[in-house]
Amino acid sequence: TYQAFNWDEYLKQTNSSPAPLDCFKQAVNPPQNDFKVGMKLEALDPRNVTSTCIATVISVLGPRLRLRLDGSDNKNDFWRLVDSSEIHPIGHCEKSGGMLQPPLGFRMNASSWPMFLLKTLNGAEMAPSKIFQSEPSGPRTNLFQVGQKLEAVDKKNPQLICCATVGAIKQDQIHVTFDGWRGAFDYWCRYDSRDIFPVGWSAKSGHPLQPPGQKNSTGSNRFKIRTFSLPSTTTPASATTNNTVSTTIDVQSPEADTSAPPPPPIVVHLRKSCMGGPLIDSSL
Ligand code: MLZ
Repeated sequence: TYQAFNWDEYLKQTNSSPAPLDCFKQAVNPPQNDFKVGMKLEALDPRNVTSTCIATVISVLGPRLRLRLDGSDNKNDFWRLVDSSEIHPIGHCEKSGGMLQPPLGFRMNASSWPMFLLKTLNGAEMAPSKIFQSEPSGPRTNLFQVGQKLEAVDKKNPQLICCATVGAIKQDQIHVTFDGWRGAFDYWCRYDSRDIFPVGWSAKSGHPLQPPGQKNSTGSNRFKIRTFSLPSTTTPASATTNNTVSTTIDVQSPEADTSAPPPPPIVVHLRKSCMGGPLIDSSL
C-alpha cells in the first residue's frame, strides 16, 4: 500500500514548523472532485488569460484537474483545482457577454474556429455546474514566515506536489524552495497562489506528495549520492555540439581503497535539453 510521507517525523528531524492554515488561499477541507475524464468546461487560456477557451479534462488527481484546451496540442496541458476561479461550466462566458476564443497556438486556420467550436461541443459531455466549487477567499496579507514548511506544486513538473520551505519573503511574494533539490525548481509566487498548500493537504485530499530530494554526501543515507555539474561551454575538457555536452568524470567513490589505482574516468554525453535528474546539477 501507498505510504504517505511522514511530515511529523520530518518536522522534528528538521526542527521546523509548518506554515499555519490561515497563510493559504486554500479550503480548510480540500474540495471534492466529481469531474470525470473527458468532461468539457470553460477555462482561461493560461498563455493568454484574457481569453476563455473550451478545455477537456485529461486526468484527475485528488482535487486537481489536468486540462487541455480544445484545438491546442498535447504539450501545453495545465492543472487547476476544482475550486479555481479560472474554470467555469460551458455557457458561463457567453452569459457574461463574452465570446469563446481559440487557444493560443490554435492548430488550424483562425477562419475554421467557429466550425471547430461547433464540432468540439457537439455531443460533448459538459461538466455540470454543481461540481464546480467557489474559490476560497484567502488571507488579506502575506502571513508567511521564513523557514516555514509547506507543500507546493513543482512548476516544472506540475503534476507533482512536493515538500517545500519558505526561503524568503518580499512584500506580497514568497520564495518557495524545494527541500533536497539544490534550488533547481525554486520560484517566487504571491502568498495567495493556488499552487501552495499547508502541510498535510495532500494526505487529506488524496493527492500524492513527493518527499524531499536526497541531499548530497553528508547525510547518513545508506547510499552516498554524488552529484556532478554539467560543464560550461568554456571547460576545455568538454566537447559541445548543438544538442549535447560531453564531459569526463572520475568514478572513484569516497570509500574506495586509495592505494589501488583509480578506475579510468567515464565519459557522459548529455542532450542539453535534458534536466538529467537528481545526480546532475544542471544549475551550475
Ligand atoms: N524526474 C524529475 C523530478 C524532479 C522533481 C523535483 N521536484 C522538486 C527529476 O529527477 O529531475
